[in-house]
Amino acid sequence: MKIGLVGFAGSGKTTVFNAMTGLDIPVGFGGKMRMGSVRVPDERVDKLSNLFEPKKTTYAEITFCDVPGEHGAAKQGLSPGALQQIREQDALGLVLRDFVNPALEDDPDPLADLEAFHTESILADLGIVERRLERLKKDRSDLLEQETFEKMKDLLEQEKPLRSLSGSELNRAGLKGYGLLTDIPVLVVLNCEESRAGDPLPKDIKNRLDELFADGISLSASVESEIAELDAEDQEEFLSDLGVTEPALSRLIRTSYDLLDLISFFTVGTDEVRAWNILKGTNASGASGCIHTDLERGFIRAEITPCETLLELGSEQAVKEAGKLQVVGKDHIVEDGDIMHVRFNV
Ligand SMILES: Nc1nc2c(ncn2[C@@H]2O[C@H](COP(=O)(O)OP(=O)(O)OP(=O)(O)O)[C@@H](O)[C@H]2O)c(=O)[nH]1
Ligand SMILES: [Mg+2]
Repeated sequence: MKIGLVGFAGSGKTTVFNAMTGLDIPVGFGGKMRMGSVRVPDERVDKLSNLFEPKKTTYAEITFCDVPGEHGAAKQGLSPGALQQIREQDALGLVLRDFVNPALEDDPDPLADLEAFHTESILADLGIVERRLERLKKDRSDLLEQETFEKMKDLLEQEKPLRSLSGSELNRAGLKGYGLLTDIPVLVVLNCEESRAGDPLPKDIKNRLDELFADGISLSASVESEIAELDAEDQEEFLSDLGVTEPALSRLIRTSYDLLDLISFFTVGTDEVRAWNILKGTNASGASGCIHTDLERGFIRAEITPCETLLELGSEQAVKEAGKLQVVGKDHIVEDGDIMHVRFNV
């Protein structure tokens, strides 16, 4: 599962990527695509770690890709190469420039950039859908698939993204291989001038994002990279001076996590407190498999406690005594925030 930081040249993708990953990729040059894993901040893990005082605390991680913009190409075009890299992502963080970049001639116009990205994605998808439709009509083989593609074509011709169709309106099984851009979930990252670092997303952008079934946050990549370099104590002071409680990057990471449809469950003990990520709707045996394949193979049952319950009652013993420990079989769906112990036998 990976999230691509995408957008036009010089919008601040690499600056955001560096601040998140702690890497130090040169900015301002384009360059090649990079990947880095990022820790998903989670207060619940902090609290569980305080409770168990384990030797090790491990947060969930997600992967971000820094997808370079096109340099020297026609103004703000996405090259076929860039489109291909974007298609491979499971979700997109679309970075829009809202600061004066001395290396670029134009003044920032994030709304126009959003529109340009949207239009290019629509056109790219329309190309794919029309080609496929031609083939399907010629073969007259799969009428159901033809219907699906007709529906997509209609929508794209109205310049609406495919992600606006719900699961019941669009059968997505079998569409994965087509690399349809407007079906990928999008989170816009409005990269503002430092002086507007704490401002909310402007109304016009927010409204347009609603129409596009996309989410959005605003931040200043340069402020965020300064914050990322401070130690915890200085960070707190810096943030309270700005009047905010957490770095915008943390919000960006968590929102991206939601966008991927991921949830966290926890394993706890004096050795390690750890968060694991699974897709929403994963059952107990599937979740145990992400800890270790042996656990899935030899799964007998799982003991589950919502972490709020454990934090409220103060110990696993107290949870048991209160009769709040759930013992579940392998088909039980794991919820976000569940603490799980797996009983297994191999
Ligand atoms: N003032 C200001 N400058 C920024 C901000 N974010 C990035 N920059 C500058 O803008 C330039 C481009 O930033 P990058 O992070 O390299 O942009 P990019 O989107 O990765 O660009 P490409 O990879 O070339 O597409 C660099 O000189 C950054 O220092 C910001 O929030 N404020
Ligand atoms: Mg870059």
